[in-house]
Amino acid sequence: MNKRYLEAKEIYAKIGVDTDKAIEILKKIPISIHCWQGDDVGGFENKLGATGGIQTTGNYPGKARNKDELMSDYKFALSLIGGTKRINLHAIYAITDEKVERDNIKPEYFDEWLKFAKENNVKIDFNPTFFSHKYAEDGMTLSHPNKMIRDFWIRHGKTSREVAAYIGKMQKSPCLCNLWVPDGLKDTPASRLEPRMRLKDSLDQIYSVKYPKEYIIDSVESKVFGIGLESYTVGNNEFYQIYAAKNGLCCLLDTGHYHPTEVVSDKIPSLLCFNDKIALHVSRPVRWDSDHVVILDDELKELSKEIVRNNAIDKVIIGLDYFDASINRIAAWVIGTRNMQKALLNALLLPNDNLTKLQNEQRFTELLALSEEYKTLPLGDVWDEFLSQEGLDNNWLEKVQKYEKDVLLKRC
Ligand code: RNT
Ligand code: ZN
Repeated sequence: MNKRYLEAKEIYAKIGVDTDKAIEILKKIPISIHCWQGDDVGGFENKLGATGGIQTTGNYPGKARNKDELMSDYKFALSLIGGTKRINLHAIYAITDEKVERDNIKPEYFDEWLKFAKENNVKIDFNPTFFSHKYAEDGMTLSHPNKMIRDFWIRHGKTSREVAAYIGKMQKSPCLCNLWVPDGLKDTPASRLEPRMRLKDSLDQIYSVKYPKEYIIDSVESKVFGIGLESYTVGNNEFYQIYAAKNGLCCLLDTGHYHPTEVVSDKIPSLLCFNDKIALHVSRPVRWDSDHVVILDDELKELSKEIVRNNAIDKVIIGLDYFDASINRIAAWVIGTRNMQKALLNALLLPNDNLTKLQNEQRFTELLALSEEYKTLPLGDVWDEFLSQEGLDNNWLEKVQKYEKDVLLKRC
């Protein structure tokens, strides 16, 4: 075993932390890696580009243009990431030769993904796609004043849940089916209530169909604003938290979907008081919901601590949601996912019970002093050991650069 790891193990043992155990736990924490980083949220339908108030910026060469390229890139990214991985899909990644409308997607359009997932030893999560579509151009879907459009999207919600339940059944692991709609208004509304009442009614219809919980976990994702939809968001935090609580659904918290000084780390323990499951979209907002690649910053560490120290590893479903088109997209996957895992490892390597004891005994000087000391413990050596046990190391970038040269740049 690596000498540096053995030394780190001793250092952590002195503060009552078992590094071997931390590595074992980390290996089993599933991270759902979003397929849409690979093609700038493009999908296989028509290449309209993402609408609905979200935006990918940058024009780095080598974007995946079809399912073969996306699968190949994704597979390569997976090979550079350790631990337990899941793949997060959107309805626009359906695989079919015919032109199919969103309200008519069928479970079998995801059979190829199921095969891909099985071959790569990952499970699948799913999202209906309520954007990048002619019926979403004006920023309203499930809350649209026009019943014809609303009904179209209700059918899309229903058919997507059918797909997710099918995937969950086939893969023998519940598929998270996360619903996010862009609905909002650019300028000050004349009625804030009516669109919300319509959204509520649409959701009631979508969730009226029941599936076994072994197949599907339904979540709803709130937001604060979108580009071009700055003044009002129909599905805001209060709306969905209450909707989820009353209807037995799971809330999905996206770290980019709150006001800049609000943090998701603080919301997790509030929800844990009442909910059995919470889902996350881990992202990085820079001044707005910009979906930058996740880095190992203080908030990511704090968020991970809330998962680990509250024994909530089985309760918090971790998914990533960012899309950066200004850098190598495979590197973006690797950097973001590895950072999520590093933050979890950091939390697993803290003597959390002792720190809580200090808080409860109101020994705040010691709490602050020790918390700061722990920040410079040799996390990196334990991280390297995790990688090595997973057959990996830190020299992944040159492999990505070679793939870029051999594969990505030939796409231009
Ligand atoms: C948008 C939401 C949503 C999307 C993905 C593509 O602000 O975060 O989750 O990013 O579904
Ligand atoms: Zn999200």
